[in-house]
Amino acid sequence: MSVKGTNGRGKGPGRGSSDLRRADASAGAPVDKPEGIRNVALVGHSGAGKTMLLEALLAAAGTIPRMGSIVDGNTVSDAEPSEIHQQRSVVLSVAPLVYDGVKVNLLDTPGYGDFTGELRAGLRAADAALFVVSAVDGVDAATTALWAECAQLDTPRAVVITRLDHPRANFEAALAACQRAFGQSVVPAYLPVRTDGSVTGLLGLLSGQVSEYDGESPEPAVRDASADERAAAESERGTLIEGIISESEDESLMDRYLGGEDIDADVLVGDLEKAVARGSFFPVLAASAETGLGMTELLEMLTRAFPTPLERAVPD
Ligand SMILES: Nc1nc2c(ncn2[C@@H]2O[C@H](COP(=O)(O)OP(=O)(O)OP(=O)(O)O)[C@@H](O)[C@H]2O)c(=O)[nH]1
Ligand SMILES: [Mg+2]
Repeated sequence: MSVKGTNGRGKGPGRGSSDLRRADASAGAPVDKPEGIRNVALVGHSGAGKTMLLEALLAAAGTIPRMGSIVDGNTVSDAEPSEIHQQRSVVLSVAPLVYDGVKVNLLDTPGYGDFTGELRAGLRAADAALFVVSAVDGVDAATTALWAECAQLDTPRAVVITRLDHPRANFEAALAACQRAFGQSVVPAYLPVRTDGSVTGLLGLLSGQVSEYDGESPEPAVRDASADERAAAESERGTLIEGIISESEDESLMDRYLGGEDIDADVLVGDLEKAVARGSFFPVLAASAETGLGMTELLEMLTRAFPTPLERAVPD
């Protein structure tokens, strides 16, 4: 395993205003205490975009000044000579970042089948898994099997559909592939917003706000969704809310919802985060490492919804 010397010194941008606002008291805890740490393994098939996603997250959090690339062989994670030569990950790498006062240790695992020992080591060391799925390629059998393995252990999980800038990217097809492979509890928390056919923003299904990314600034500009955008997302929003409510510890919530009550977005966000940390609900996010789209939403999810090492169940 290689541990990268980024030291998590980046301060990161301030809080965005996307859907996953802080609901748990541990966010903002000192980074030298377990409460202020998240250990997250990036998993998924070779070429899905894990190493570039890590690079984009480090850049968005301000840990590195700019992104390297696989072709140039200068990414933080793929720094071994064999990785630069093969243009893919070979060993497990750990790179820390700090966002909103929380230290996230990201474990970049190799997707290629020859290196499953490194993948296993990454999953053992992590408290949660982020499944990275390419919007161009979908889900392979090995990733489906890995999801089932994590399900047996109740590992907290989320999915990010990445490479959305690619000309052949198809978010809807990739999402459908994820739901076939991982089950119907895999539900989008954000939907892509397109300008002239290209994905330029994300619509937060709980907040009803759109984060627009310009490809330059790591911080999105946030605006209210238009009436058309809201109408187009209505069915996904209903599915998300019903999924969160059915996992909520507050049993009165479902009756209130079915009775027509408009449940407060903050309550839903809090319940979503708790269900993710318990390993019973799996949000889907959307991203492009190339343009930086979705990095704020991902950083918020990693720091606010994923569990601290203290919440990890002790194996029997
Ligand atoms: N256009 C575009 N290309 C991307 C993006 N993310 C990754 N790529 C490209 O896809 C290829 C594979 O990306 P990696 O990040 O190395 O994939 P990986 O999941 O780490 O692959 P392994 O290390 O083999 O498991 C590289 O050529 C990347 O430049 C993206 O968001 N947009
Ligand atoms: Mg890699």
